[in-house]
Amino acid sequence: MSSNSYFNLERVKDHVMAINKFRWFVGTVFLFLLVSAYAYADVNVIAEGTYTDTQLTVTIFVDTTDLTNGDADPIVSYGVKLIYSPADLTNPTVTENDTDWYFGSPEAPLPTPNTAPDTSTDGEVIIVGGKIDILEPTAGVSGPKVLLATVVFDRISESIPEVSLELGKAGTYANFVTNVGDVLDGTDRINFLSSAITQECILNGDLNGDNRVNMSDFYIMQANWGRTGENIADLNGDNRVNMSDFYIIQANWGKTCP
Ligand SMILES: [Ca+2]
Ligand SMILES: [Ca+2]
Repeated sequence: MSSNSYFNLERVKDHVMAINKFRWFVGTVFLFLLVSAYAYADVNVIAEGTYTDTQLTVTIFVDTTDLTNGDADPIVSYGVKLIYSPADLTNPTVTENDTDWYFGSPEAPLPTPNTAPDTSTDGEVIIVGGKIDILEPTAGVSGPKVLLATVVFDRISESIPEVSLELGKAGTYANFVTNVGDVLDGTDRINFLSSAITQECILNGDLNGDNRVNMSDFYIMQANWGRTGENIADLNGDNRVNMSDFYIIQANWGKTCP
């Protein structure tokens, strides 16, 4: 698929740079002075995942708090590729964060058909997006752990799932651009941190949600004993609270989640 079928991020960059020509110039000089003094990363991209027996859910964030130039440059466009093993994971379902990243205005976002997630290649999920608010075109997005997207996979192996991150379309066009026209691709100002994947702890029988199965949960079951219909203590979902549910509590008795 050609890059032209995506939202044209070069146009975003040109747009922002035209508006901010003077600021861009000043910012570049300022940045150059800082670069000579510090080695740093401005933007960290992070993937965090939890898996169950059947699924892996990955949330991808951008974190712009590690800025050392004293000016939290908002991001107006991004592109990230999430890499996975097709032998372990399949059927990625992507939900992008349209609340923070949009074009137009919050009240009337414009259609952005070319920023749809690309899952056409096995082993890759590419998300591309940005924020251009027509009322405030250089505002961009900044802050700690700003959500980019959530990706849910089906697990098809017993291997502990792994994912990694890189640029969405490296080398084709600018994927991370700040509101002052800095293109972060291929520079030390963007840092794809290793992903953190953990097993989701599910405790069937933890009725009060304190991450342990004990007498407190038993008392809740006792109080609901014999009831029919939807019930918190109906652990097997057959619309009655009886011995079948008690056996589930018994099987998990004393277990805890971290
Ligand atoms: Ca409990
Ligand atoms: Ca039941």
